[in-house]
Order: sequence, then structure tokens, then C-alpha cells
Amino acid sequence: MDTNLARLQTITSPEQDRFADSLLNGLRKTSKEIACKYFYDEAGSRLFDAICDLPEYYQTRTEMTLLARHAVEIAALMGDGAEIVEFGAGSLRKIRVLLDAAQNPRAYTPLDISGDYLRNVVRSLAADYPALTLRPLVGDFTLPLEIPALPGPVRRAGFFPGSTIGNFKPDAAMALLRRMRSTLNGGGLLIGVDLVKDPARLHAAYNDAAGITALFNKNLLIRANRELGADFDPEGFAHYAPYNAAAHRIEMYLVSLKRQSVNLCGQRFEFAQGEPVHTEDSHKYTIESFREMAARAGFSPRAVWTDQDRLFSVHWLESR
Ligand code: AVJ
Repeated sequence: MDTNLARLQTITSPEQDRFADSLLNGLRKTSKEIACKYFYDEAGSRLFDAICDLPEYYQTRTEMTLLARHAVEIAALMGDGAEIVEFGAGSLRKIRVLLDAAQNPRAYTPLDISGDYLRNVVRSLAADYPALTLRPLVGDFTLPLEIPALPGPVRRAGFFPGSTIGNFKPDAAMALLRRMRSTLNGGGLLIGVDLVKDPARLHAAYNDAAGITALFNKNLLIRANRELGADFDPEGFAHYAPYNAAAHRIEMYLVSLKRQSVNLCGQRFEFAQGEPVHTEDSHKYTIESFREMAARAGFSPRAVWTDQDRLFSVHWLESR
């Protein structure tokens, strides 16, 4: 056998290395899990876009309506000449609404774990906002992070839409809010938060009739196969997303439909029939419970906007 060939390793990017480490750790646990931040490769991002357009998934269109309806008031709260810092560059449509309303925005600074995604965001915005300074930063906003200061006193305004905060357990969500507050250096935070409501409505939003959310969930396995050479059988797992009313959250799992073993990075993982792999939590808040948490994280909750049916909320939090 050719020893050089035997020594050949799959060439991976740093992002893939982190995915591999995270996946290996998560599957070694007694209760297996895969971190939800790995949903968003190219295929996963496209599936998520499709989720946002589903009739059952009210979140994106409700938040978009709120941002558009209150853009002028939001821009006034952000202030003249602010640097807009987005935690996780999510949706070009949402940021455009803010940038269009903002008063002389000094810079737009999106933070994201995907450099490829940031490149696309910047390319698309540069054409329409030629005077705006774009400062894409590749990094994990769940880790401590300092953004280099722009020259002069520049107030920061944070933007964290999409109820991504819901992916974190309450303790972690509060810690993340604290870290954002310190990153924002005295600036405020505009944050979208999904609200508690009829469990049937929540259940439907994560168990859509077209089965897109199931594909989104299983894409984690397909991504592991493609990027890490794993041999998951996506058909061997079921999408399961119940609403846990006591914990105010949707819990998402991939449930093994049979006894099976999977090879990943030279290791073998056993799955019992019926064994769940936890893939996501999506916590829901009341307007009051979220404002209380924000206050405990050191913010002063100020304005809050919601729709008539109280499906979704957008909050403006001042640093104090
Ligand atoms: C992007 C975190 C808001 O929790 O609703 C959508 C992602 N997962 N369907 C959510 C998601 C399943 C999502 N967030």
C-alpha cells in the first residue's frame, strides 16, 4: 500500500474542524446532541429561507412587518451616526429596512461564523450603500468578542433579529445578552423575540405540512456526510419537534428509527431504536418575561412592538 496515500487526510476548513469537534462531543454524550448553529451551511440556509416563507411559520413575516412599520421610530432610538452591529448576519431584507431608515449610519458591522455568507452580504450591500462603511467580522458571537473601535466617538446599536435568542437556554440567553451589552459599549440593542402562544400554533410552525422543517433538521446529517465523510442514513432518522409547555420551548430531535451504527471521523457511534438526538431548542417568552430577563442582564428595556395577534415581539433595550 502506498504509505503517502495512507497518510492522506481529508482537507478541512477551520469551520469544518469545529463542526467535527462539536459533533464528536455531542454524540459521545449520554443524551446525544448536535449544536443548532451547524444547520446553516449552503443547503441549510436555503432550507431555512424556505421555512421563512411557509404559511405555518409566522415569525419572519411578522417581524419584517414590525420592523418596516416602526422603522422611523427605531432609527431615532438608534441615533444619528450609529454603527449598526448585527449578531449573526441573518437576513438581507431585515438589515435593508434598518439601513434605509437609519440616520447617517456610520458603519454596518455584521458578525457571523460563515465567511462565505458574510462575503455575499457585503457584496450585495456595497452596491446599494456606497457611502456606508462595511465591517464584516468572521467569528462566533456566542464567544467573548471585542470589535475594534472606529475613529471618533461612535455609538453602537446592536441588531439581533429572528428570535435567535430563543436557541439559548434562559441562563445562556442571559449570559449572551450580558456579553452583547459589553460588546455594544454603552449602545442599545434591537432584538426580535418569539412569543408564547397556543401550543397548536407553535407545533404547526415546526411541523409544517410540506415537511421542509424535517428536511432542515436532517440536513445536519447530510452535512456531516458531505463535509466529514460520515455515513448517516438520513432516512433512518425521524424529525420530531414537540412543544414543551412547562419549559416554554419547542424541542427538536432526530430520532433513530432503528438500531444502527454510524462511522464518523474514524469512530463508531451506536444508536438504539427510538434514541433521540437533540438538535435545537426554541424558547418562547412573554413580553414581560423577556423584559425581566433583559433587565437582569443589565439592560433597561424601553420600547416594545408587537402585532395584533401578539405572535412576535421586537424590543429596544438601552444599556445602563
Ligand atoms: C432561526 C432560531 C429563529 O427557532 O424558529 C426554524 C430556526 N428551526 N424552524 C427557530 C428554526 C426550525 C429558528 N430560529
